Amino acid sequence: MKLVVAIVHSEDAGVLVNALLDKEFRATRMQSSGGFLKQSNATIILGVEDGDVDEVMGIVRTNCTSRTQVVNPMPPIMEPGEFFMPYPLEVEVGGATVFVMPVERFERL
Ligand code: 2BA
Repeated sequence: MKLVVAIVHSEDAGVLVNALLDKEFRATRMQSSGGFLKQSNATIILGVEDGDVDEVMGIVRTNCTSRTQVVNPMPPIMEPGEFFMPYPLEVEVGGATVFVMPVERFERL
């Protein structure tokens, strides 16, 4: 068995969970936020049989789209008389960041 942890855009999370449930995969959705952009995203965790991992990856790929987001960089610490012109920075936020980990033991009690 594997634990799949998928960090996805908040706007994709609902559709993704529904698509997983349609295929009878059990999933847990947690609210999270990115360390870099500090914007909310969603973390979906699922325990899946080894043979189902590829199908789950396919569902994630189909339902999560990458987006460009604009970040305003933090101004540096300035010396008197220095001038900083902040230029917005574009970053591409991936469709999903996915980790697949082995599960040592799984029980539903
Ligand atoms: P954030 O940390 O808010 O990162 C959002 C996007 O900003 C990233 O998209 C990437 O394009 C960019 N970015 C992140 N750190 C950067 C840096 N030090 N310099 C320049 N650009 C940077 P993704 O790579 O698609 O990541 C989307 C979200 O997935 C991340 O949100 C974070 O919540 C999670 N994530 C990504 N890689 C991870 C990792 N190795 N471990 C844990 N979480 C991760």
